[in-house]
Amino acid sequence: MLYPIQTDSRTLMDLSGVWDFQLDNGRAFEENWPQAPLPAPTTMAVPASYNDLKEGDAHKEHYGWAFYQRKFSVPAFLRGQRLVLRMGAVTHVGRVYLNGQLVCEHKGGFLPFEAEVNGFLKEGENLLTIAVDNRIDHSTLPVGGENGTGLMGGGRAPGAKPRNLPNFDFFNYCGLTRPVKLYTTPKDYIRDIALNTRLEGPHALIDYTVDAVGGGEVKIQLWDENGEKVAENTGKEGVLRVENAHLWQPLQAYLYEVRVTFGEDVYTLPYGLRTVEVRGGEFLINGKPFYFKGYGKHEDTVPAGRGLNEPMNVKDISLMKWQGANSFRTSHYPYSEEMMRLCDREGIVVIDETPAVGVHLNFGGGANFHNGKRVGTFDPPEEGGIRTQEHHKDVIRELIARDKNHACVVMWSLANEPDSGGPGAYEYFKPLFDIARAEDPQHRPCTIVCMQMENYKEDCTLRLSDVICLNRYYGWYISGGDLEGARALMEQEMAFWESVGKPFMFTEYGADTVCGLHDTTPVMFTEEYQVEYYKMNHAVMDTLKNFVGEQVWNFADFATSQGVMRVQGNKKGIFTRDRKPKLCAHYLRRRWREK
Ligand code: BDP
Repeated sequence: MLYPIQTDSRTLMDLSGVWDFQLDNGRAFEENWPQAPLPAPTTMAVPASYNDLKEGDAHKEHYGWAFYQRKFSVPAFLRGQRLVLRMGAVTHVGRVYLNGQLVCEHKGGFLPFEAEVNGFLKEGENLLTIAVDNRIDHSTLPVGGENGTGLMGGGRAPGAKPRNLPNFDFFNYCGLTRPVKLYTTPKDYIRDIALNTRLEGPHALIDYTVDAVGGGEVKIQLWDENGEKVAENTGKEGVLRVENAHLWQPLQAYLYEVRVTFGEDVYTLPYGLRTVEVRGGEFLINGKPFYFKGYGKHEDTVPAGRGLNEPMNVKDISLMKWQGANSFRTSHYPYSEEMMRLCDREGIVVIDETPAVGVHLNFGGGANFHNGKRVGTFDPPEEGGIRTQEHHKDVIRELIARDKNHACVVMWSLANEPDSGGPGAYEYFKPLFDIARAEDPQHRPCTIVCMQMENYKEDCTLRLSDVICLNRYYGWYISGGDLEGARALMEQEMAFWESVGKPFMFTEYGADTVCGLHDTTPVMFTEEYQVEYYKMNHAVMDTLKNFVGEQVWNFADFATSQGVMRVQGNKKGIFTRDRKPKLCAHYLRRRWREK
């Protein structure tokens, strides 16, 4: 899927701004809200999560549908073109209406979707309504409690309103979180481009496929950063040969421009040349061992929630570079296309994750009972098991369709902390790995990010993942406050992973730290403890041979649901939510600039 841009043949209109907005009163569809101006609208910024933009629980904890609306006109001179409406992200289900007619519906809150709208438009003003459903349950990704209740099916007192109960540790921000755009193409157009680079000594070969609709000849050219044309070809499939290629390297980005023409249509794509490979216990970028230094993150800022925040994206990468970090994981959902394009430009290496978080019904003691019977995560849905597998396949396909050409993306993470050691996990995940491997033209490594559990030797990641990605909390959830004891336990487990022979890394490790809490003896929650915690973890990591990276949890403090474990959110950030460094930020800076 191509990112919408303006070119010699395409126009782009951004519909961002302040829209009309109204929460469902329970009868919105019966009363046909999409047909006419909303009955009692307030204002709402787009893109943004709506939760924190109005005061009070009604918006913050809304459960169900909300309606966004605005009008727009299409200049007469564009009506002969193909007009496409494109939603960057609607969290979690979106229904799009134009002039009262349903145009399209999409499930999955973190990936774009689009529809051709010529047949829905009229002269003058058009009424665009987007209905957004934020409910999560056992069929959605991320996963939530069923029917607005807890996972055990109890949880709600008679008469109490249903609420979203995330089976994950971040606030369920929702709404039109990324831009809504209208773009044009000629009637015969370029639908997609897929690229893969191979290296031959100092030269590069780019295998390309262009998916074009209608009649015409495909021409493809490659331009370097000096504006010189360095390769060209014709036809829908072929190879571009680049002599003495300038490679895209971590923290040293170099982007060529791929320029495709098809009949009247023109599309340009920034493209970095690099290879990725797992060999033995190593992770190789351009044939050289790569060590991940960086973070698990969130798209989480005040007050936009999960809404696209480009200044903060630029700032976050600046902070990472200040520290000598080179990478992050898009925990726990695909990030905006704007962020991915930025990482291509900045040379930041990305582990690209699906929104599959919470695929684990037995987290926290396995107290889930369905009709009196204990339920396994992957039990048949009729017996209470998870119902996400088909949707999970869709999000993998859509994620790869969107991000396949990004140089920054070096690995697909198919899920975060699923029940990967539980019965049925292999059968659930094997087809997902097969899809990811078949869909990706660059054949990147695939992984699932695994949680700390006692039976880690039964984790299906052992058989399926190319790189073992571990979330481990030795010194926090395990032996918190006893770093010596934690170290012994960590060493014991790491000896096992070292013996497996595959590359392995930490994709999470961290300690809640309340900014401003200090002590001479480092105790939990102080800034000093966070530093000692990381020093202990690093002392163990630095002895390991097949260990390929450290991604700290989390880059910054972030919002979560309320609960006794969270003090106005998760405080494991190395930076505060407004990006001020805790003590540990300086320690990591020293370590990463040297390592
Ligand atoms: C891990 C989760 C992450 C949490 C983190 C924590 O992957 O989403 O925020 O723990 O507890 O289990 O801070």
